[in-house]
Amino acid sequence: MQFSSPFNPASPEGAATKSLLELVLWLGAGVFVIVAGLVLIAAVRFRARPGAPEPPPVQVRHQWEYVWIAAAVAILIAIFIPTVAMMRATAPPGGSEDPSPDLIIIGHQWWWEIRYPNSHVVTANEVRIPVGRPMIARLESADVIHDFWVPQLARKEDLTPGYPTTVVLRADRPGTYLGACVEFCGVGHAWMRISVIAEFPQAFDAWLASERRPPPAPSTPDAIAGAKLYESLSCDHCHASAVAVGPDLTHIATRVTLAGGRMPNTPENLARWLADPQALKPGALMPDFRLAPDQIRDLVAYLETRR
Ligand code: HEC
Ligand SMILES: [Cu+2]
Repeated sequence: MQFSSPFNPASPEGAATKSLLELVLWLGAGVFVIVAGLVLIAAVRFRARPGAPEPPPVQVRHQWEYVWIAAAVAILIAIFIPTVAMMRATAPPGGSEDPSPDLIIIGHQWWWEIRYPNSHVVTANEVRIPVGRPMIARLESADVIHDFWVPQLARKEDLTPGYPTTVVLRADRPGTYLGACVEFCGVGHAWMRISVIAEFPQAFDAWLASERRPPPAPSTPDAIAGAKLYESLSCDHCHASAVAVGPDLTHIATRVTLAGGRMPNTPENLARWLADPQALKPGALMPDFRLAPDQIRDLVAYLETRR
């Protein structure tokens, strides 16, 4: 996976956060150079020399204190005003409680539930959006505080249980934009990645339409056996979208990654996951079913039909 740099924005919202980030970095660099420089000068110029007498006490000159205070206030103002401007530039048009968002993104320990309420599509960990269209996304948490950050596209936002907020998600060019949960939320936090996949509107519409259709019925013997096993092991007690203890698996085969970006979605990795989820993602809230190899083979065959 490639690095997703906040210095390479791909939307107006990303560009606004980039300018503010650069301003704060430059101001911070300036303060650092002045302070570290003065410390160095003082340490070298006034160092103890052999045979030198005790230095005389230093008289504080109060005029200088006014200068320090004025400089600190000036820096704060220089950050505060652009911060307010950036918050306005990236604010969702319908305010922070838009009643009809295009997307609902819900943080779970340790994966992201993604809903398209207008088309009743539910998926996980990968948000697909059409290029150029601002998507209003409501952010919620199912358990603890998480934080949504996709540096190239949108401002960073906490997901606080009980307090939904809204961000604008938009990408001006197609691509995959990586992000992550950036608020420590427990053992699985490091593998709570999210990616935004921006596609041309036609491809996006085709994807949305195919997600709305039920997957084809399994036809090979392995897949049919896998479907029975899926039923009898009650996987949907956690995975059905109405429960959402785990990610919706209706179209699992169309996803690029598994388990919050932990690994690419391949049949081999699906098998590894089913064999021992905890080994791949310590703390993951999916039980180890202690499945036999042929059961795993059948379940993988079945999950691969779900596209
Ligand atoms: C007790 C609840 C629970 C049960 C029962 C359960 N799972 Fe899961 N499953 C989870 C959770 C939670 C995750 C997300 C783990 C993570 O990424 O942190 C998950 C993740 C997965 C994933 C990866 C999905 C993705 O999009 O990343 C697959 C595949 C999966 N489970 C298959 C199954 C199968 C097959 C069964 C039945 C044999 C099953 N699960 C039973 C809770 C459950
Ligand atoms: Cu987190």
